Amino acid sequence: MIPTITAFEDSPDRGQGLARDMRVRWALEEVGQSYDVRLVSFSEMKEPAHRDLHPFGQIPTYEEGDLALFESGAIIFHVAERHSGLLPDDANARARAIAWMFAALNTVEPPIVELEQAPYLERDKSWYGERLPLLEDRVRVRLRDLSSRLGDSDWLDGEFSAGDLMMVMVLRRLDGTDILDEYPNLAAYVARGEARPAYRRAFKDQLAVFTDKAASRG
Ligand code: GTB
Repeated sequence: MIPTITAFEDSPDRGQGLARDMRVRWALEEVGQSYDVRLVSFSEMKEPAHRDLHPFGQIPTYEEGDLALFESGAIIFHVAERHSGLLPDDANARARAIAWMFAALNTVEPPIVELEQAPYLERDKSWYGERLPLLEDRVRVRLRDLSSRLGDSDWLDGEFSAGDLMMVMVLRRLDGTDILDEYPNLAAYVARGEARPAYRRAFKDQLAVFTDKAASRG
């Protein structure tokens, strides 16, 4: 059965692949599962029909038969459980890969999102200039530890896994800052993820949503 995911009808990042449908697309491409995409507007996301799928009125969602899921982490975990290619067969290695998924979402992403949001939520505050370096340093604390754990390995724990997929997508949210370049092995790690054929297919497809829309506007 071909699953359907949701994505922004109007890409706020102009097709840079920073919205969270990109990580779901990448996971589906990695396992060779084709999928349909339903594009939703900001207002449609807040309507009851979409809230039935996603209680917080967001994207991405995932529908497959009578299963409806929200939360990119849960969706990717589901995809990884049902297909080979994103989680190791060995039980302990599998548990560690899942731990990296959680680490990406729970430990690394929150300070990155806080830093990302500060310019548009807090720029007009008198304390913005003082808070920004603090937010950057909180990100650096996580990157320093992650960099030290990754060392000169290609991936976080052996073969590429859903943990790497999630971590690469989280680190990509630092695009537009210079912080990642302070950790050359992490910058190279993200580049390795982006070079994967599955990533490139997913990126191209989400970019097409933006370019098609831009072309239709003329
Ligand atoms: N925890 C949820 C998950 O992992 O699925 C978070 C889902 C989420 O934040 N969805 C966002 C959304 O629907 C899109 S991805 N927002 C609309 C709303 O809340 O009303 C976040 C995002 C949006 C835009 C950019 N960008 O333009 O760069 C980057 C990331």
